[in-house]
Amino acid sequence: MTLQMDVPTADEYPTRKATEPALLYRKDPTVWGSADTGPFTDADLRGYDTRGYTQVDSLISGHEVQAFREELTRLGSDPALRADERVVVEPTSNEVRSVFEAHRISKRFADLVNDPRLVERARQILGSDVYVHQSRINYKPGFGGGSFYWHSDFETWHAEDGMPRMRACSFSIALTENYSHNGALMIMPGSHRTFVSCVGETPDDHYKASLKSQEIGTPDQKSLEYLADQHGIDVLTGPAGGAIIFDSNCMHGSGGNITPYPRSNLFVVFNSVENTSTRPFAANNARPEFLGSTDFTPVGR
Ligand code: 6CS
Ligand code: FE
Repeated sequence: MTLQMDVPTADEYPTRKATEPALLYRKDPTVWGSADTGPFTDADLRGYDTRGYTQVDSLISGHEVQAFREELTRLGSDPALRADERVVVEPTSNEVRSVFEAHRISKRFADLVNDPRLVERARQILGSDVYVHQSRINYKPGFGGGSFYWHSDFETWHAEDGMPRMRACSFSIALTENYSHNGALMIMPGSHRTFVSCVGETPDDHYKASLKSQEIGTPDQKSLEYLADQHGIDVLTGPAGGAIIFDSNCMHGSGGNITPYPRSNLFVVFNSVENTSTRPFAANNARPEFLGSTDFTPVGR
């Protein structure tokens, strides 16, 4: 009789365990597919591999942007939704900061996460079928949209959602103009090749604080200064309808928005079906389904 041991997945990226921060080499490829497996050219893929991100102009049309904006307004002003845990308000006001699981709340966004314009690009980068690990709308309203401090998404998804390896990518689709002055996404190009192991244990129910303002799981200033000196900081601007596709481990953040112009973006996180979440690598309990999905059904097939 053979015992089916529940052997835990090896932790290739230890974080929130040591008393000192550390910079670890990435152990995973950045691009898993090739130019003949999707819409990206070889040059596109090489650029993504080097920078950790790429930009696609007019990924969605002006009409689609208009329709999604109306959806944004509807979701952000729905009183029933306001009481839902998936709606997060700003730490300093009652303005909506994020709406999570947009693809489960809204049919429009459900259609978008299955759209080949997104799915075929994600499949090409990740080299497999993909499922949605997380979706969200970050509103970043005018006159008070809060900042998102520097972080690696993968560090959180690994520590708290149990994502084993760096085989996920995010699409940030601009639903309003992203200017240099209204809180555009900033990425350190090339930083995806270094995993910053953070200090500080994950508190229970950490997400209740971290979605408003993250501290645990954010890098120390010395590591951030090193990465910024090595790689610089790109500020990713562009008109509504454009998309930024970035690797799960890019060091990124965005400033607060004191201009009158909202910087509202839709984020969809695709994970490879060969990298499905297991148990958290540095937390007592997994986060709720709306932050780290356990529905590994491939999308767009
Ligand atoms: O905790 C998370 O999953 C979310 N937090 C940030 C700051 N970016 C990724 C993700 O939306
Ligand atoms: Fe992030």
